[in-house]
Amino acid sequence: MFVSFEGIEGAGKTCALKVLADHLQRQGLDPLVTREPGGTYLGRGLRSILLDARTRHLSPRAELFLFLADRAQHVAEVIVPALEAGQIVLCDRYVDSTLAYQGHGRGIDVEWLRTACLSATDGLMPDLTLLLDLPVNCGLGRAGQRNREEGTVISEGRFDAESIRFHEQVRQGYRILAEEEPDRIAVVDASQPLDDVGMQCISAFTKCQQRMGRG
Ligand code: T5A
Repeated sequence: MFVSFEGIEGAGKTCALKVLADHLQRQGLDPLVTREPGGTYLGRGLRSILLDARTRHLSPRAELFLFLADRAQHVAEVIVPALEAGQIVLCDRYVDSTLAYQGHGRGIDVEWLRTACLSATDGLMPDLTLLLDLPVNCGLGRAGQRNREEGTVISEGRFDAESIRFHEQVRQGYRILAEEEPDRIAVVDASQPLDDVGMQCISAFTKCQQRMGRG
């Protein structure tokens, strides 16, 4: 199974992913945990360019193609080999990030983006996407505090510094994507305490497993 985690800045994707990974490990499974951008050696280089607040004047299309290059390499080098080996793959961000941020956020045509993403991934889409939804001010507050604590305000802060309007468009974009694909995208109320968010993720995962006949 291929599961992606999506949401605005500070939604709690990384924390929720860890809760699900721990749950699977307790069941004796060995999920592969990975992320975009930055799931490969190439991707880590691209990540440092894409997220650094000092990266200025990056055109929306240049930004897009860097994310797609990261994804193409990630799919070929990490995700497909793990799926072929029978592992569950848990991925922090994937195609829906591009549709929400570069599409709904930056204004690039979403249908054109879908085609570009399918080309980069050779058609690979997640079986389940967990969309962690919460108000923008709540997410940005959490992300800001985490970045200050970890000293990553500059090195990882380029998107956090975007306008509130941009983040609202991204959140709205994600909600549209979830309405369009309710079978794949499960919306999780990420404003709740982490234990509750984790339970919602485990429940959606279990339902998907049962639907796929693997429960
Ligand atoms: N991007 C990415 C694109 O524009 N296009 C693309 O195609 C792709 C792939 C990636 C950036 O790139 C953009 C989107 C992003 O802007 P990133 O740093 O990888 O940036 O983003 P993430 O690592 O996903 O980090 P986020 O900032 O979005 O945070 P998370 O992972 O959603 O949140 P997390 O788990 O780190 O939690 C944040 C803080 O909140 C606390 C945690 O302890 C932490 O301090 N927290 C909670 N607090 C209270 N209640 C809860 N339920 C909590 N859950 C977490």
